[in-house]
Amino acid sequence: MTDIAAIAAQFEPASGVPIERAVPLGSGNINDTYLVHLKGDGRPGSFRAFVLQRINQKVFPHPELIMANLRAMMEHIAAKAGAPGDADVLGGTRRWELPGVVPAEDGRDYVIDDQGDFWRAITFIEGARTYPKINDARHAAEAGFALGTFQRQISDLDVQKLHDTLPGFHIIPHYLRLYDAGAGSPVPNMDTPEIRYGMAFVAQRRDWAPVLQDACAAGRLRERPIHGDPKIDNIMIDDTSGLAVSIIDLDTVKPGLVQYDIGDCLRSCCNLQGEDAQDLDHVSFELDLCETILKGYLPEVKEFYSDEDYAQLYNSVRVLAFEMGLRFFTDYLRGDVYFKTRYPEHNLMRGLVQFRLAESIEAQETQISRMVRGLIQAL
Ligand code: GN1
Ligand code: MG
Repeated sequence: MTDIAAIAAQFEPASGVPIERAVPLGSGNINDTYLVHLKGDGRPGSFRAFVLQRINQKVFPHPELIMANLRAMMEHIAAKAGAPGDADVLGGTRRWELPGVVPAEDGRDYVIDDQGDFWRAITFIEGARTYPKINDARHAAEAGFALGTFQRQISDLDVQKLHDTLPGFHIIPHYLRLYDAGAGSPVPNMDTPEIRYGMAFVAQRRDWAPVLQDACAAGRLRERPIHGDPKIDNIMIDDTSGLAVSIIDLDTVKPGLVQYDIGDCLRSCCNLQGEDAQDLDHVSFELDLCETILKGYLPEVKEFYSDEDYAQLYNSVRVLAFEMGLRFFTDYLRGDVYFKTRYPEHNLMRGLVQFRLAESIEAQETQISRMVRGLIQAL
């Protein structure tokens, strides 16, 4: 078993400061995350706790590029601090901070252990927490604000400065290729109602689903820096003020379409049953929450959003629910090689939840599109 404390001790804040304990943090599907508490108050000016992560190298073959992206992004944001337009957030009228890189004792920004595992540390944001689902309208507006603020902060970072740390991420044709391979050499009993439903679901939508990549190839959308994974559990809310203070889990910051981000945020936040819902009949897309999130989001992004970005909002959320369902369903068919699972049918169930969510989105297309038009006119 890996000695987490021994790894943690190799990072700078733990230099000469005993570690009190290291406890698992969050419920990530890919990497392993721990919160490391230091004894006492740490050294003056230093941390009392930091976040330690083992990056899954089956998913991220070049984890050092994640760190390079993180540094490029942080430098960009720091250089802009205080510039007009950022005064509301970075000027200090409200708390807003992103996790920063915690260096290793040897000055590098990671540690490789004797099994070849890649470990990195980032700062812990104190006095705030994440929630598994949206609690109320205020929380929803803050989730939208957090994503919009983050996208705005990085919108003018030259996308060429970011590495593609995860080729194929959010690219539907890539996921369809994996699906076709998985469906060709599948789990033992394929002839179940659940699998038949999933396969029919994919078959009916596969020609439509690359709609965002098609728009990009046609020059109607363009790649920018994105967060990549702005689901509800990655938005931190201040314990005292109830306001968003951070968007965390920056491993997937890379070139992409802003549509992936807003679509992912909406498909995650507007599904109150969560990704692990057990009762498919109760999975639905909450239109009111969608409106409130967009009210928090759109004012933050309007300075860089194009007409086509607005026009793709409905497609964004429909595609991202489809994509997430396809990825979970495919992982089940391939024998659970990508996402961590807690029970044998976990990925199948997760896939079906997202497919049901996509159906709920489709059933509300007229209402969603009308609501979005109204919000855009009011901006
Ligand atoms: C994975 O590991 P985690 O939970 O932060 C996945 C996301 C999915 C998410 C679904 C690199 O994120 O794309 O949206 O699960 N991350 C990667 O919960 O594939
Ligand atoms: Mg993530």
